[in-house]
Amino acid sequence: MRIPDEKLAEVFDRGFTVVEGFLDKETLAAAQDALWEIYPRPEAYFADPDAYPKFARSQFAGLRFFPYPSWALNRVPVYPDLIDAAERFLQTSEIDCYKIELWAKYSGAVDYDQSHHRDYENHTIVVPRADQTMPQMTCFILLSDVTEVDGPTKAVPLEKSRHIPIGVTRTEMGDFFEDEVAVTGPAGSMLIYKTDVFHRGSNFKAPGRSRFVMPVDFKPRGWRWQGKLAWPDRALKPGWKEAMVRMTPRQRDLFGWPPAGDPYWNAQTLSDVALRYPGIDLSAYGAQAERGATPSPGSARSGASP
Ligand SMILES: O=C(O)CCC(=O)C(=O)O
Repeated sequence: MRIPDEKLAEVFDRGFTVVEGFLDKETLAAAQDALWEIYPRPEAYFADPDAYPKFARSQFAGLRFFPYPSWALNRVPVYPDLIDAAERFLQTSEIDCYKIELWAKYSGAVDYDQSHHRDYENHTIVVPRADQTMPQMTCFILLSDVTEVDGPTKAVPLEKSRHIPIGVTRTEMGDFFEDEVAVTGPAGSMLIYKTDVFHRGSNFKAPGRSRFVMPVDFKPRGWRWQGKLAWPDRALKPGWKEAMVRMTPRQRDLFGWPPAGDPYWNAQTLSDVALRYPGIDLSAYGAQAERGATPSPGSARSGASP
């Protein structure tokens, strides 16, 4: 669904918003099915938790970075309504998708309680601006129903924390417990928040529960001190090639793919990118090359680094 302007305004005013029914049913169902290529189904996990010791190693053991084996998951972070929301929130179409994860949690695997923190600590090497200029847009897409007992994210409205300098990133466990709001909702809902918002992961309050979310983050292009993942480092992972082949030019652009009209494209790069990505439709990038664009200096170098 198209995210209403009021919801995006709420992210600026309150620091976060929850959009119910964001993903359409078909996209959600396909993504949920594809989760089981990566994670144990809850029935399998709870039948024998000791068979999955890795989930007990830390709160973060269930995190998996993009890409995923299945297009049904890889298409979620480039969902057109998400791109539209990021463009409107960041007030530019020049945006990067700078991090995509999946996160599975199973109750009892580990204690998932956290103290409140601001996420910018590992999303920028400096700090967000208090005037909210060029913020980052961070999201959690819920792929399972999240109720009060399912370890919901707990977020603190900005009005309760504005007095704390932005340079402070963490609070003592228990601070803000009175003010926090549990991010609950049916599968397909989405939390959007800013990186200066205090929030925390919380523990399950019932046995046999699980939570599956996809965190996806966007930033305006050009603020190089922001970011998290370098996409070329993920390009050898299963699912990457298929994802790039199936994406539209707009979707690829979010990962830093050279846009149509860029001087990068010439007959050589079109031919060799097609070799690297069998089946890809590069016609959108061809026009410039046919006009005889000159490659930028760096593109003449050969040899790949590991
Ligand atoms: O999992 C969650 O609900 C939030 C986790 C979190 O805020 C974090 O690890 O930074």
